Amino acid sequence: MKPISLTRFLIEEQHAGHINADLRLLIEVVARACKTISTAIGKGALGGVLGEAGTADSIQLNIQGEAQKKLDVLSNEILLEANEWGGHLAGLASEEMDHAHPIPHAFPKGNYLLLFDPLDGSSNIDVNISVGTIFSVLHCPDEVTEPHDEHFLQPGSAQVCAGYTTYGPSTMLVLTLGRGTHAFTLDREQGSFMLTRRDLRIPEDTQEFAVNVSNQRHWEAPMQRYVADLLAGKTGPRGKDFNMRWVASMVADVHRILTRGGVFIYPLDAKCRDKGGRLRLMYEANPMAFIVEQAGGGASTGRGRLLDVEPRELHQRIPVFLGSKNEVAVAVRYHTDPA
Ligand code: AFP
Repeated sequence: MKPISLTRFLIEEQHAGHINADLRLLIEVVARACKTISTAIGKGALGGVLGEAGTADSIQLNIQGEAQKKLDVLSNEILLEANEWGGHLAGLASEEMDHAHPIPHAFPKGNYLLLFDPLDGSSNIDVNISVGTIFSVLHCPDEVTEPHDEHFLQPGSAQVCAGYTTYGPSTMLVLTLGRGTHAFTLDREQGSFMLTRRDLRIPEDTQEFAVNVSNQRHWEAPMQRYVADLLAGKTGPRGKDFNMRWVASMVADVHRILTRGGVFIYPLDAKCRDKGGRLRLMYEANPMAFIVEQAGGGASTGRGRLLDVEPRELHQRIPVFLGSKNEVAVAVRYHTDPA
C-alpha cells in the first residue's frame, strides 16, 4: 500500500479530534524547516556550511560555552524564521539561544511553546556522520502573552508533542503526539515526509548498549558496576554477551534504539557533576523520553522517571537512561538498589 504523507497523517489526526489546526500547522512548519536543514546538510562542503561559526581569531560560542558550528547557527535561524510568523506559537526556546524568544508583536500569536536543539550531534557534521534536530511542544500557560524562560519550565510529562529529524543516509522524522510514535521518511523527489512506520515498538529486552565508555573513570560506582557487568558477558552476572554502539549523536543513537532496541546512557560523572549532567533536559532528554515512552520504552534519570523532573532552568542538564524498558530498569536498579 502506498504510504500516506505527513500532511494527510496530521489532517486525519485533526479530523479524529486528537490535535487542533494550530498544532497541525506547527508540526508542518517544523517539518518544512527540517527539510531546508536537510538540504543544507546534504550540500556539505559544496554549500560552504562546514566548520566553525565565527572567524579563525574568534570562534563563536553558545550560552553553554560550546563552539558553534556554521550549521548550528544556520539551523537555528531556519527554525526561528519559519516559526515566527505563522500565528501558532507564543514563544520559542533554543539550545543555541541564551533566553526564550517571545513571538514579536508584529506577528499573530498562538498558544504553543516550541523548544528545539536545532542541530544535535554537530561535532559529527564535518565527518559526514548522522546529525539531527530535536523538538518539543508545550502549552503556553493561560494569561501569558509574552512567555519568558520561566514559562517554559514545565515537566516533560506536559509535552503535547515531541519529535526529531535524523539527517542520515535518508532523512527521517519521528514524531509523537502522545498516542504512539511514528516514523516518516523524506521522499526527496516529492519533497514530502511519508509515513513509513506507524506505532514503533522498542523491544523490551536488549543485548546492545550505547555509552561513551571513555568517561568510565569519571563515573559513579553504580555505573562502573553496571557497565563492568555488561562487559563481563556470558560468564558474568548478566549471563549474556552485550554489543556496544556509540555515534556521539543522540538522535542517531536513539533512532537505532527505536528501530532495533538497546539502551542509551549518559550518566552523571565527575566531569559534568557541577552542571548536573551532560545532556540538556528541555531540548534533548524530555523530547526523547516522550518519544521513547510512547514506543513502549523506558526513560529515567537513573533515580526516577525523566518526564517527572520539574525543570529549574531552561538550559538545565540531566543524566539520561533510555531505551528498552527492561534494560533501563536494570541499569536504574544498580543506582537505586546497589544490593
Ligand atoms: P552537540 O549537540 O553539542 O554536538 O552534543 C551532542 C550530544 O549532546 C549528544 O547528541 C551526544 O549523545 C553527546 O553529546 C555526545 O557526547 P560525547 O562527546 O561524550 O561523545
